[in-house]
Amino acid sequence: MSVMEKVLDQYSSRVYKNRKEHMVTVNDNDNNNQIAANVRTIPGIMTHRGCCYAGCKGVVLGPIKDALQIVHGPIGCSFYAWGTRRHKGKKEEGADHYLEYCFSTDMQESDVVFGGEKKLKKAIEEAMDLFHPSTILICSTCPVGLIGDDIHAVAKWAEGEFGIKCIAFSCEGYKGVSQSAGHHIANNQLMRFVIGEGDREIKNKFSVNILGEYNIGGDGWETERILRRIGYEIVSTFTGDSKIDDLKNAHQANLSLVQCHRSINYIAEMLEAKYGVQWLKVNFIGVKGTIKSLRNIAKFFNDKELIARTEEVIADELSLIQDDMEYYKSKLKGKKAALYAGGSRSHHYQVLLKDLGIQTILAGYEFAHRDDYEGREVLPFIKVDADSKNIESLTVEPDTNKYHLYLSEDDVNKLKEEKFLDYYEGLVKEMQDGTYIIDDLNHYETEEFLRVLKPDIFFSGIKDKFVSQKAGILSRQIHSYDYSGPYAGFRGAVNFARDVTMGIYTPAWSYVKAPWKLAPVLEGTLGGEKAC
Ligand code: CFM
Ligand code: HCA
Repeated sequence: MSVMEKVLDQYSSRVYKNRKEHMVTVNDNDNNNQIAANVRTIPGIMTHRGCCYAGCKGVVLGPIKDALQIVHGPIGCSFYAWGTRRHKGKKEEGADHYLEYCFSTDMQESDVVFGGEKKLKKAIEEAMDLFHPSTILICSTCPVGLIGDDIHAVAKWAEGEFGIKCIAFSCEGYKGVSQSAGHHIANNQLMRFVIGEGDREIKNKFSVNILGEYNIGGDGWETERILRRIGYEIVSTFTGDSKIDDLKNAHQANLSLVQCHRSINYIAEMLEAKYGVQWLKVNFIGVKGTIKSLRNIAKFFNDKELIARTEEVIADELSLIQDDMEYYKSKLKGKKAALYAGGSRSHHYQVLLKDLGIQTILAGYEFAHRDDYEGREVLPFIKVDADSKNIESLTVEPDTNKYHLYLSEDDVNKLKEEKFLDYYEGLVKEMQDGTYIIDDLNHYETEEFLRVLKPDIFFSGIKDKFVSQKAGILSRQIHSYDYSGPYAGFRGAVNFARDVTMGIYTPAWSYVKAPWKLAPVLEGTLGGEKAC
């Protein structure tokens, strides 16, 4: 029986059929590496997913440091989003800074019965009195949608009453099937009410937005440092360490760089459709990923000096980390990893693991869509240049794998040869034949796969970290970086390598005995009866 069959074998037939579609053995399956994704988790299964509110308030809006964010709902939802995600932000002199605060309407039973709008208005009045913010964001949680409080009307009232910007987000937790719906809601409202309002004059022709970079553990700062060194101007970052005023000017940039495609592709595509700001998928995780991204960005701008400067910076940054990377590689080469995160890191981190000689034997996403697994074969834009006259434009239908391609076949082949088209490969292409890809990996499956595959390290979140460690397998949190970071860019790669090496070589693991190492585990069939 294959490893996958062994895990699935414990399920009832209906669950078996459902979960089987969420699992792929790379290039060794009947369904051409297609995987079921972005669908509802079977009730009762211990998923590691979060909710729509987590995706909207926690992920996309949370890092905006100068907007006062009020959660309209019971206090638990607010408490959940209070300092748990490690999006860092620097306090700036004279500017509002609310990252450390937790604002909630603390909805009670009587508000659920009689309506909560009055309480929300009162919360806004109180916030105005105490903090005088220029922007308030309201995020609703489950009960608000169920009782029908009109938070959008309250937002309008607040704008009239106080002359501030107030935007409401109907991101009730139950919407959609995961955090992913919340990303979309946040993206739409930011596009409607924020982006496009600025009129900052940008003189630098190499101006970029960084989309889908939330500055977890300082990743965004490292990426920005490298880009600035080369000569780029960063107009806005969505939304790590960001201010509303910068986000308002995103449409003034010449190019959007998309780090986490899953959470921000909507804004990337809307910016392109509405303002003609083209976008490029990048990955600043991993040394090779960073170099490839920097070269692709320079290629986009197609400027000789910029290309030369890019190479100079790459060479200098490499010279500073090479010895460390070689040392850590000598410690980590040949190790095996399993990776499980939200909607993009399981892909991005394979590049960094490869830099260190670590193979990923299992990877999965909590809430990715099919294109995150299967990839998009082409860039959503092609810059017309003298050599490729037939190239006009390319658009991609959001959330599907359908591409509208206005290129001759010759041009596509040419671009493929130039390696300019393989920008967004998705998880499947990243992984070796015979390795495992699992969508919405649940608690039971995590334990089972770890037990059978025994990776040296399991990159995961807080919910599964200790399950793994109690079984004697090191886990590093790939969401929060366990209080460490940054892991992005050149310097980040060294931090990551150091943390993983420390984790693997700590003597602690010799004191932990996995249950299966203490009790004999016999698996097989005896006289037709299953015995284990
Ligand atoms: Fe994008 Fe993210 Fe991720 Fe994500 Fe997240 Fe996160 Fe993540 Mo946690 S935006 S999809 S919803 S890279 S919070 S910074 S680590 S699950 S893989
Ligand atoms: C979220 C946020 C989260 C949780 C991480 C974890 C994050 O999904 O609501 O489970 O450890 O990165 O902080 O993904």
